[in-house]
Amino acid sequence: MEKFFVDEATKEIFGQAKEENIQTVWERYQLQQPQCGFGLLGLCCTNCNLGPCRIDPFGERAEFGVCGADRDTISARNLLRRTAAGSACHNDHGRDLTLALLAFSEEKTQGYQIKSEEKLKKVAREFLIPVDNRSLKEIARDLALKILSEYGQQEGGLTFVKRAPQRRQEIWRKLGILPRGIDREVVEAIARTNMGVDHDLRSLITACMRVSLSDGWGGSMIATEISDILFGLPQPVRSQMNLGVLKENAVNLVVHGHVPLLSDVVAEVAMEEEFLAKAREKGAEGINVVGVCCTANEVLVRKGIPVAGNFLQQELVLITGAVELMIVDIQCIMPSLAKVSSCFHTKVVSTHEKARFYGIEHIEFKEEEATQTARRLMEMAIENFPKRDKSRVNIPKEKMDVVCGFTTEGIFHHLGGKYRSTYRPLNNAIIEGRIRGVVGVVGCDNPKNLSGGAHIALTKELLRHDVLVVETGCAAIECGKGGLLRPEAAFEFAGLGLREVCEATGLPPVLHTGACVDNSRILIECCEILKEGGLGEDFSDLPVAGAALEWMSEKAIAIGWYVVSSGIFVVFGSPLPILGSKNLEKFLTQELFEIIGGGWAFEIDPLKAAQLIIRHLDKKRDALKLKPMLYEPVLIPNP
Ligand code: BF8
Repeated sequence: MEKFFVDEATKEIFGQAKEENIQTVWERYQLQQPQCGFGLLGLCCTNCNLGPCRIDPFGERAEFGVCGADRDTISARNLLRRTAAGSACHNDHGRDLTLALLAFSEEKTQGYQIKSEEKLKKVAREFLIPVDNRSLKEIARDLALKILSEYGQQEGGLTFVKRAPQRRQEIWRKLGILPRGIDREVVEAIARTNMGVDHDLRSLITACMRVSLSDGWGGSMIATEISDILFGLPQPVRSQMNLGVLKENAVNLVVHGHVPLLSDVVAEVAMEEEFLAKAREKGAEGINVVGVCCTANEVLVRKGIPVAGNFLQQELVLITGAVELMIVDIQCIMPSLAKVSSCFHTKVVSTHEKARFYGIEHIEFKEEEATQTARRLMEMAIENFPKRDKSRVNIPKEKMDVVCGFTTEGIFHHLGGKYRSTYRPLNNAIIEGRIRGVVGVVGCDNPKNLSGGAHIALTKELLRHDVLVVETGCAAIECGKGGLLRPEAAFEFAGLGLREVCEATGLPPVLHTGACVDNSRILIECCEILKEGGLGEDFSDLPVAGAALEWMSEKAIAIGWYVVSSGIFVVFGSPLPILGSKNLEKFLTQELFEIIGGGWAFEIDPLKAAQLIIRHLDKKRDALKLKPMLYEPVLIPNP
């Protein structure tokens, strides 16, 4: 199993876990083999009590469920349910942030301020809220209420959809997939998939696209924008990634999950002299706040907080024996953390009303008491430090330097310089053949693939072909650990054209853009490229693509769908669970391109996935009649 670990720190602590008989995700994955073939093919239906039904993939036994649903209906219906669940997660995340903005505006919380006045006013104007001669609280209140109304509305469309190019909006309108209200699309998707409702493959996939757009151009974008308003616009920041960021002589406090409402405040509180003094009293040299998963990305890009690990490393972080407290909120949190932490002095505390765990203490977080809760948790971490068994502490030495925090707005300045903010140099670099195109490498890490290694192999292959890579989520953390988020990576891995651009701008060849909700930033970056001109009129014209080779979560399906629905080619590693329906497979991987301009491919081998992407970028370049690439791909050491 060790051969799958590209990362030495992971390998080391996995080995230690085995010695100590602590079960981790990789062993549980092995114990699940062989995984259910019906599930993998999407041919199992549990939607009603006539079943569970399963369709024989070889067509020898049952071709229909008890109700008469065939393989196309069952697999498309399952896919829609999963897309709706993923969208619901991001949309609810956006709602949490909006409620916090409302609480701030009504003076119900001390924990938050408006950190980006400029963004508040910009977004308020988009929602047609007057901003002149008004207090920030008044503007914030109106904005929060307006956004909340888009959650509940039945008709009328979403404000952020208007950010998309006209031609794209027209396609959405014609296909009837403009989201009407954020909650409505999720509810309707679930209702459609109930027994006896929607059975038509095309109709179900249309609903997939509509619900996903309520995420990408709704909930996720709202989460990103309000996080920027409340916690500040990320700036390029230096930090470090991997288990080695844990400190032997400090109180180690880990924030894990997704919503930055508590983690950001925890990071602030950790700097207070009162707590530093308390930590010293207990024999620690300081307080070390580090992150795991997407909340890590949130506090990384705004505060430079180091990242201890991505999704698959969450158990390993605890197995170092060096963690006093792990605070979890929602999404991607393994329930196994309770058992793993019980082997050490480590406390894990759940904080979100929606996410409770057996064997884990729950201290509920409310926006109104953000600072008090953060302080209470800080006390808890410090109190726990003397209980650490030093003989069991094993912090791997691996930690990698990274530069992160590249936003849509920031890229204007990096490319255009201080006095002429513009995307022109990027467009020119693409037009002139220095940069082949731009690819988003995003999503989870998964033992089914290479436990993160697929992201690194794919990214390196793209870089040497002069592809600028933008990343979010656990893929970004993996590539950070692999050394790809350093500006120097341009000289080590990038093709000559991309290297020239990085050299001129100081940018790394892989731009860390934030958490998974910040995939919305990548959409807006595509909008800016189009606005700058010379590369077509719609996303489907651009030499761009998305990849989530190690996808795991339903949220990744929702992201994949809103990117495809925006007219962009997306490659997943292990296939979506639809291969039991040849009609659905053909629809997603071929016919959709004609309908929506984007579509899916499935390729588990990262180098082959890179080739698919490069061919796609070249096809788009040819259609735009762009100049040939200036340089041949460089050779780099075997990834
Ligand atoms: O939202 S990349 S494992 S942490 S789902 Fe989860 Fe996947 Fe990581 Fe962030 Ni995104």
